[in-house]
Amino acid sequence: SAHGAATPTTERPHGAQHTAERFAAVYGTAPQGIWAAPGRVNLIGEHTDYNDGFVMPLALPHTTLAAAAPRTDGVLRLHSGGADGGIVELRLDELRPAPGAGWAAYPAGIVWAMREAGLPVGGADLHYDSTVPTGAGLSSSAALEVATALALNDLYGLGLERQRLAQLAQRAENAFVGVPCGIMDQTAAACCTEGHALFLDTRDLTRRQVPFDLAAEGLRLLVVDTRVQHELGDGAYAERRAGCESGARALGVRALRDVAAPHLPEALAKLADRPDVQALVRHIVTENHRVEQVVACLDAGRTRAIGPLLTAGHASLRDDFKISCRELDLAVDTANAAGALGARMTGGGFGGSAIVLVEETAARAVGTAVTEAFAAAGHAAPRIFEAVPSAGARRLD
Ligand code: GAF
Repeated sequence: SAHGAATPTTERPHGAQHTAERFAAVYGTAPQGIWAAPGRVNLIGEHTDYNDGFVMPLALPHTTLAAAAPRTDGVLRLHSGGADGGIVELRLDELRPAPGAGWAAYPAGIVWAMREAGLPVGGADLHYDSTVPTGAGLSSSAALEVATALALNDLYGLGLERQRLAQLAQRAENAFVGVPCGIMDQTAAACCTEGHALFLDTRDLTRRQVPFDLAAEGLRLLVVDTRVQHELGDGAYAERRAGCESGARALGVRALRDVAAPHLPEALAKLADRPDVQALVRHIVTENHRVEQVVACLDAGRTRAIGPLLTAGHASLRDDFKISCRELDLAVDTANAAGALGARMTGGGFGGSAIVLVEETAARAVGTAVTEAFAAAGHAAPRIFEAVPSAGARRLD
């Protein structure tokens, strides 16, 4: 492979056919269709989405497939090829927010959010297969949510737009599963397109597909899954979010998005007695600016120039937002020392994955250097693979 020490990962499940067969084996009938939604990495714009800011994710080839058929008796049945245990059976009229309830809470939350919004959605049988690594910061939850939302949208003829499906998925995760995430991951799963990164303004939800064809430029984007499991539900994410909101209140703005980069020094001066909040504000304001700079570079065809912006983003997440960890720092520092153009942690933080922008010709050496550094430090072997900008959610069969 182009990245040498990379561990091969299966990007695609055995396919729609396999998932249809599994559905039939579990439920005894054929599914009405198969839907897919991908995992993602975020190129730049971290923790900006709950500050009304900018993000720039791209979809991975790794996907969650949902085979589904409607039911007329008000029952929802859920089965996962990846989870232990059998069929989870729930009555629609008994669905209640269930924080900490495990994987089935994500699809159940989608049905709940749709019904809460007054949409005419009934029961269903669903079976899932997925190749999106879980706990790796690659948005396996959003893939599960959006595959479910798209399946129900089609089964019940709801006719909802992609962005609306993403919003229902975020509502499910916030209110039903109990994770205070922003809108980035669900929008990435719903709206990304092959060969592009998605530039999204999370305030007004305008979005633009920015061409991101690395192979054509002799570049690679590697994902380094550190194997340090990350969890959004453990409080640290909610703490950062609360800190940002408190900063916005202290500054008298609706959201930190409203502090433009040139006004950062004044804003920091106003927060002189709150160094913790100061650091959070500094990250958000500079990160929004970095997203705009990355978009400007890509629009100008200067892809290599985004490297230092990625690395600066990592330093900001490590030093100001304080959500990196030893393994992520080691991946980023080693990749850069071995000749990468830039690298950063991606996603919520506290583990999960880093991304590395690298010349195709250096990809092998950089991958090997990271793997060797992890071994030398006594860390579990990282999983390294290439992020090829892939399609968002779609119906397969
Ligand atoms: C997680 C959240 F789900 C996203 O909404 C976003 O805040 C991200 O962390 C950090 O950018 O993936």
